[in-house]
Amino acid sequence: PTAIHRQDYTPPDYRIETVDLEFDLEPSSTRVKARLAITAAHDRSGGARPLVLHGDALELVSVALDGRVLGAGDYRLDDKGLTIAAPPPAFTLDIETRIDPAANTQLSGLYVSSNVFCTQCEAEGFRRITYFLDRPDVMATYRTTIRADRAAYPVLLSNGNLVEQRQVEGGRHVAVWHDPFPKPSYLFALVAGDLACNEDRFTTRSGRDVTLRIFVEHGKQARTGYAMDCLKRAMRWDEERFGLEYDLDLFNIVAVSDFNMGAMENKSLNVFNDKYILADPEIATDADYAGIETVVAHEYFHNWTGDRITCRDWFQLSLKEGLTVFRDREFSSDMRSRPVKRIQDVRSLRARQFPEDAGPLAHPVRPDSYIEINNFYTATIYDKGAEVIGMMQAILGQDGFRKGMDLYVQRHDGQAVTCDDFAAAMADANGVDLGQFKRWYSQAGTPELAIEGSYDTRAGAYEMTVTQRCPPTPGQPDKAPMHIPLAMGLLDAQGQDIRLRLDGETADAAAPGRVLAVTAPRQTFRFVNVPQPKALSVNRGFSAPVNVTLAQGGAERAFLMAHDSDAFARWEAGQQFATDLLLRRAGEIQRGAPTPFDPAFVEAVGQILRDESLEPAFAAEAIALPGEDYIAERMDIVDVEAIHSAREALRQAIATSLRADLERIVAANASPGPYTPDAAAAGRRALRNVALGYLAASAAEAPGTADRLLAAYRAADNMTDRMAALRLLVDLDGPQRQAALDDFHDRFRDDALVIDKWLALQALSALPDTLARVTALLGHPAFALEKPNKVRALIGSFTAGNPLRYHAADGSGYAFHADRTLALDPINPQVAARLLAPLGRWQRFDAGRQAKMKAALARILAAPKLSPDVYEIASKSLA
Ligand code: B3K
Ligand code: ZN
Repeated sequence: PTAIHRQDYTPPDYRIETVDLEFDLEPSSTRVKARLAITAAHDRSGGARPLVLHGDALELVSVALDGRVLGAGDYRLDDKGLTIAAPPPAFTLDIETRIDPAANTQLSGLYVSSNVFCTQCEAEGFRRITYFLDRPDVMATYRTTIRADRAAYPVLLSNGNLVEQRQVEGGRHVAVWHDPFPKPSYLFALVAGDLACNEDRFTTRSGRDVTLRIFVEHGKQARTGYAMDCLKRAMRWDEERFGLEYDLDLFNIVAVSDFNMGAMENKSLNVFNDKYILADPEIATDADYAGIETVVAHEYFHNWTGDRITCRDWFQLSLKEGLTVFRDREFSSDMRSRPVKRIQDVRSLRARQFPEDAGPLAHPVRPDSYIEINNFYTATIYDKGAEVIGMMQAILGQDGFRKGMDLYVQRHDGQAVTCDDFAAAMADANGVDLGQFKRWYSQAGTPELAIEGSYDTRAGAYEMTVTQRCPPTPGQPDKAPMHIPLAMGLLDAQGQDIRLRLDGETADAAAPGRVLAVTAPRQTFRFVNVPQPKALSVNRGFSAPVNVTLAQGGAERAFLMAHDSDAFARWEAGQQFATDLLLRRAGEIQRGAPTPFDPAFVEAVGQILRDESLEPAFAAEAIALPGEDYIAERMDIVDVEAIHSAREALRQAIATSLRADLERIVAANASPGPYTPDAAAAGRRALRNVALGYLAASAAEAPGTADRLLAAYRAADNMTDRMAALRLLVDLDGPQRQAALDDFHDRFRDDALVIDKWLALQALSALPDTLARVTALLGHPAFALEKPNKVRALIGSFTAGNPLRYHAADGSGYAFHADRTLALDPINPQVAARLLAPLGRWQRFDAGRQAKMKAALARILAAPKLSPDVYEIASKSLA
C-alpha cells in the first residue's frame, strides 16, 4: 500500500454535473445504472486528459459514452477503477454495475443490515456502488431511482425530495428521489427496508415547515422520542446561535444495527447506529441519553458544516469534523451544565487524544499523508480539531467567532474548501492575524507548558513565566512555538479573584481573570499592583489542549478545589492533587514501602460532599479520581498493577474516612420518582453512584458489600442505576456477581443494545480471569465478528478499557488482540484497524511487555493479504 500526500493535491480534471442513479435491489445481486453528465475542467489546448473513475469490488456490466456502448479496447479496468483515455470535453457516461450487498461485511458502500439495505459512503464507499470521481471536490446533483420488492422493502429512501413512488410489475415498487443541493459522492445515501416511523414537524424561523422522520425496526418507535426531541432542539439552537436554518422540507433519520461508526450526515438522510437513537429508561443509561443528544445534534449540524460547505480533500477532514464537534459541544453545554460538559470532554481528550498525540500514530489536525483515510477518523481530527476551533473562539470572543462563521458561510456555501479557508474567514471577519495560531493545524503533539510564578512583596508585582515545548512526533522532530490562549487568575487569601493588570497596561485593563497570548518559547507576564496572592489558577476552562507542569503543594491545590471561581479549575485542582498522590503511591508500591496519603486531599473531598451549593453532576466529577489511563500517561514506565493498586488504595482511604458522608449522599440522592433523563436528575444519579462506588471500594472491610450491590441492582428502576451496581459487582468474585449477570442477560436477551452492555461489563472486570471469560464469550450466541457493536463491546472494551488485564505480564492480552485482529480483518478492516491502537503504545511499557507487544504487531504484519487499514496502523505502530 502507498501513501497519499497533501502536497500532491491537484484539482479534478473532470467535473460531474448531474448523477442519475437507478438501483434494482436484490440482496445478493443489485444492479446499479449510473448516468453521469461529465465535462472537462481544463481547457484542452494540451490535449484531452484521461478520465480515471474510482471503483472497488464492482462487476462492470456495461459502459456507454454518449449512447455508444464501449468495447473492451475503449477503456481500461484495473483494481483501482476504470480509465477512458481521451474522452470528449462534454459527454454522458452510462455505467451499469452489479454488486453484492449481502456479502458486504466491510459495511462500506451498499450493504444489508438485518434485512435493511443501507449505504455508508464516507469516505470512499461510493466507488463500491458505481465507478465515479469519488473525491469530495466533485459535487453533483443526484436523482435516484430505487426499485425493490414491495413486501420486503416497503420504505425506499434517498437524499432530497421524493419525486414519485409507484407500483410496478412483479410485486415490486419504485421510488424516485431528487436532491437539489450539489454534493460530493460521500454524502449519497440510500435505504430500503421494512421500517417503522416516528413522524414529527418543525417550523424553521423563516417559516419553512419541515417533516421529520425517524425510521427504526418495527416495535421500536416508542424508543425514538428522545432522539426526536434532540433533533428539534438542535434545529432551533443552530438558528439561534449561528443563524443556520434547515434547507429542505424533509429530514430523515434511519437507525440500523450494523454500523462502523456512530452515525453519518448524508444530506437529509442521516443513517445512525441505532445505539445513538434508541432510548427508554429500561434500556438506556444517562450516558446513552447524553450520547444521543450529542450525535443527533452533530449529524444535524453537519448539514451546514459538512454538507453545504464540504472538504476539498480528505486532509481537510477536521474542517468539518473539528468544527462540528465544537458545535455539538456548545449545544450540549447550553442544554446541560457547561462546566460538567467541559470536564467530561477533557477527561475523554486526555484518555484518547493525548495518548494518540504522544504515540506512533500522532498526526496533525490537518494530516500530511495517509495510506487509508478511514484510519484518520481519529480523536485528533475530531476532538483536538474541536479544541482548535474552541481556541479560536477564546481568542476572538463569541461575537467575533460568530462573525467569522457568518463570513465562512457567505464565502463558501456550495463549495469544497480547506482549513486555511476557514481560518481566513475567521481572521478576515475580525481583522486579526492567525498566522502563528494556524500551527495548531500543522504541528502534531501535545504542547507542554512549564509555569512558574513568583510574588515580589516589595514591588507588589506577580511574575508568571511560561515555557512552551512541543515534543517530537513522527516526521516532525522540531516544532515552532505555538500561539496558546492561556486563561488564568490569581486568588487572594479569601479565595477571591485578584484584579490583574499587566505591566504597561492602563488601569482599566484590570480584570479578575485573563486570557494571555502565549506565543514565545519562554515568556514572562508581569502583573502590577497585586496584593499578596494565595494561589495561581492556570488553564482555566482548559483554554488550551496542553499539559501543564506547575509545582503546587497539596495545600494550594486543596485551596483551589474549594475556591477557584472557575469550576473547571476546581475540578482540575482535585485531579492534579489526586494524580500527585497516586504517582507517589505507585512508586512506593514498586519499592514496597507505601506511606499514608496526604489527609488534606481526603478532607477536600469531604468538603465537596458536604457542600450543598454544588451541582450534583459537578460534585460527582469532582470526587471521581483520574482514570488509570491518565495516571499511566504521567508515569515514565507504565506499571498497570501499581497504578491499579494505588488507585484502589486511595478509593479505600476515602471510603474509610468519609463513610458517613458517602452514606448520606447515597440516601439523599435516591430517585425521587419516575426516571427522567434531564441533566439535573442525571447529576443526582451520577453523584449517588460515585458515592456507592466508594462504599464498594471498601469491600474487604464491609463484607456485606456484594449483597448490598446486588440489592441495588435489583431495586434499580432504570438502566443507569442498574448498570452502576452491576459495574461494581463484576469486580467482586462471588455468587452475587453471577446472579446479577444471569438476571441481566435473561431480562434483556432480546435487546441487542443491552446485551452489548452485558458483554462490555464482563470485559471491563478487574478480576484475574477476565481474559478467559472474554474468550469464552466470543462463542456466545449474542456475539458476532460481523457486528461492529458486538466487537467494540467485547473486544474493544477489553483491549482499550481494561489496562490491568490487557497488559497482563504474560502477554496473553496482546496475543488475544493479535488473534482477534487477524480474524476480523478479512471481515471488517475498518473496525479491525480502529481497535489496534493500544498495541502501538508499547514504548510506554517495560522491556518484557514491549517485546510481547511488538511480537503481536509483527505477527499481524506477517499475515498474508492484510488490509491497507490494518497494515497502516500496525506498520506505523512498529516503526
Ligand atoms: N462523518 C461520519 C464518519 C464517517 C466514517 C467514515 N469511516 C460521522 C460523523 O463524524 O458525523
Ligand atoms: Zn462528524
